[in-house]
Amino acid sequence: MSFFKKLKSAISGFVSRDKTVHVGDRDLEDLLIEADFGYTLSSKIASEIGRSDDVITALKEKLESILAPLMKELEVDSSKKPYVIVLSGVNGSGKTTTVAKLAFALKARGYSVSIAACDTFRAAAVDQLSVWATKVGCEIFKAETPKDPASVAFDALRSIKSDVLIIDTAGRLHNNPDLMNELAKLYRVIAKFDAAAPHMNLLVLDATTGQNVIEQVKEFGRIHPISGVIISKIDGGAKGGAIVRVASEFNIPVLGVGTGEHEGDFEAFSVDKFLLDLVE
Ligand SMILES: Nc1nc2c(ncn2[C@@H]2O[C@H](COP(=O)(O)OP(=O)(O)OP(=O)(O)O)[C@@H](O)[C@H]2O)c(=O)[nH]1
Ligand SMILES: [Mg+2]
Repeated sequence: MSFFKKLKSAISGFVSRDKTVHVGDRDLEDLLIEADFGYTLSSKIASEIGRSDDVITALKEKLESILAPLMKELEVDSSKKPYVIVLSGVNGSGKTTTVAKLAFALKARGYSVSIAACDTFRAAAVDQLSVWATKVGCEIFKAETPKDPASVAFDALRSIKSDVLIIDTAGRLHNNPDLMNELAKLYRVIAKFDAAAPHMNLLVLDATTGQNVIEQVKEFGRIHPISGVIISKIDGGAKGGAIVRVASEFNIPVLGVGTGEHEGDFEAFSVDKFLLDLVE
């Protein structure tokens, strides 16, 4: 059962004999905390709408008002060539798969796309990206001998002819200073080619992660300003509350959602779709 269906059925459990839903603000707060909205946002929403007669509709409207301003289409500025996109995030969040999804989507829009294998920690990571490059049909830049990520990006930027360069990076814990410094170096090298690059700096968040995404946004954003987040694995048992919390705490657009493991499983973020379970 999806996250919102669970939340809705929990709220519906409070239907009284006169058929109105009297959840009460304390109970609603608990339900929202359980759904990963975090304490502050949960108590704020609960105090605002907990006593409404129709809590489900009120909650839907509230969430719409938080999320709607952050819906944004991913767009490439053709005046920047190459248009450089960097994907970062913690281990396993879905970066490499998202690189492939973006390459696939942008190719379909007529752009020529190259990808750079700047996850140089594991040979398997380069192999994984190479398989995607073949599948999606785009050029890949990778080091023949072990190199640091910044050198791979440097070589790619020096020789690229495509409209768009998408850079895959290694998964790293946001509280590991060495790995975060390595990421900072990557951004510095990219900026040597074009001070405005990367033109899009995307943080990939795993929708099933929960509260930790807040720390991830803060710490990755400290290394380089985040242009937008991609929410991966929204098809799984997503903890929707954490996404709402990211939206309410940071003014960062959601530039897409991952809906599966294939290259075509990528969509623009739709608030209506996200909230569908809550109203159906
Ligand atoms: N269901 C589902 N699975 C996804 C999605 N995105 C990625 N995955 C899966 O999540 C796993 C990790 O994806 P990767 O793209 O390798 O993640 P990563 O962030 O590159 O991982 P590291 O490089 O190891 O940090 C793989 O099994 C993917 O198939 C998604 O939107 N939905
Ligand atoms: Mg990867």
